[in-house]
Amino acid sequence: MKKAVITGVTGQDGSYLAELLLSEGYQVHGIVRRSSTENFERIGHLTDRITLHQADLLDQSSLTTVLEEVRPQEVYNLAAQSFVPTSWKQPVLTTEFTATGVTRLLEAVRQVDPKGIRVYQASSSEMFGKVQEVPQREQTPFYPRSPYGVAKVYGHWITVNYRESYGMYCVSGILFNHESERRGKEFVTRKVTDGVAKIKLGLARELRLGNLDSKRDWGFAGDYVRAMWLMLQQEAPDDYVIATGETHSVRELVQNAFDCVGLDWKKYVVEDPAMIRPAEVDLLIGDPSKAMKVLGWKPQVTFPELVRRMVFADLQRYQRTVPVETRKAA
Ligand code: NDP
Ligand code: GDR
Repeated sequence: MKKAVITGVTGQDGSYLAELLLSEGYQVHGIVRRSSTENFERIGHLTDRITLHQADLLDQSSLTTVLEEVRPQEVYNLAAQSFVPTSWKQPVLTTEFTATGVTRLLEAVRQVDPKGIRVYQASSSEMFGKVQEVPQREQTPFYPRSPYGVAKVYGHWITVNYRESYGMYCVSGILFNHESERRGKEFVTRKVTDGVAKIKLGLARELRLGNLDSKRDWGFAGDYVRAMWLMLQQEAPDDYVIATGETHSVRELVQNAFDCVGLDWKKYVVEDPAMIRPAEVDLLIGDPSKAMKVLGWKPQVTFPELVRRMVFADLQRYQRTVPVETRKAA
């Protein structure tokens, strides 16, 4: 039985990846950081089938200890401070988790079993930032626009460097935005679908957003974790862009989401200048042709399907948890 370790298992992608690996017959081990209350909302349904280990990307020896204990064949490094606006407020912490944390994990792998463990690094389209080419592909130069993006560029190159320096099987997956009903509520897709559900049920009157003009290539997280896994099943390690090849503005996202419940978004959305970022990534659109050709990967869920699925998941959640008498349907 193959064994895999996932850092960031409590996050959106960690939960989908754990499900996928279990379905592929893996023994799955997840790394969680210590906190005073458990944060297993996304993996509650899996805790009897996966093994959790306390460790932290900030603590080198804790990572080495987990790898010594488990002796996995595959390690997926999904842990990061992943919210872009926070990276301006906590730039040093973001660097420690998202950049230097990658080196700590790679060093742990190098010490424990450099030839036997394959490593996936969760790189990001935020590395393209102020895009130097449209669409963005593996060779497109990076121009990050946030401390988060800068940290991810470091994570990408240190991964490539360990591959080239030590002959380790390390890959960097350059994933464009991917979403789901498990997405954190601060990210724009989930903020919008959660807001639409609340407005529809009379639990909120407005939705405050930042830049409606920025454009993203949004896919479904469940499709993207399959690409991560495929990257570690190849004969030779390589880096891949994972995207849908389509781009949509935040405005289109908002319109699609309000359309799902038959409401006019213009009556509810307030543009709030306080939410504009110090430096924006205006346009992202990826070219996934290498992944399609080499990995045989293809996204399954379209943009309208994704938005619909998220809106209805949020509606159902509020319908389940909020008493009818507190709701005043819009
Ligand atoms: P989430 O923010 O949902 O999850 C991040 C995870 O990292 C959480 O499990 C969190 O744990 C964990 N974590 C944070 N800091 C530490 C630490 N110091 N030690 C151990 N664990 C830590 O992210 P996603 O699932 O959306 O993304 C997964 C990865 O992919 C991230 O690296 C992200 O930057 C990257 N990425 C994401 C994209 C997307 O669109 N979703 C696109 C491209 C890249 P806790 O629960 O304790 O907070
Ligand atoms: P992003 O995702 O920064 O692309 O990073 P996010 O959903 O936060 O923003 C996308 C775009 O929407 C605009 N926007 C808003 N964003 C948020 N969060 N809240 C708002 O109210 C709002 N209004 C407009 C933003 O300005 C931006 O242009 C995500 C994260 O998952 C990263 O970890 C990952 O690496 C990248 O995707 C690929």
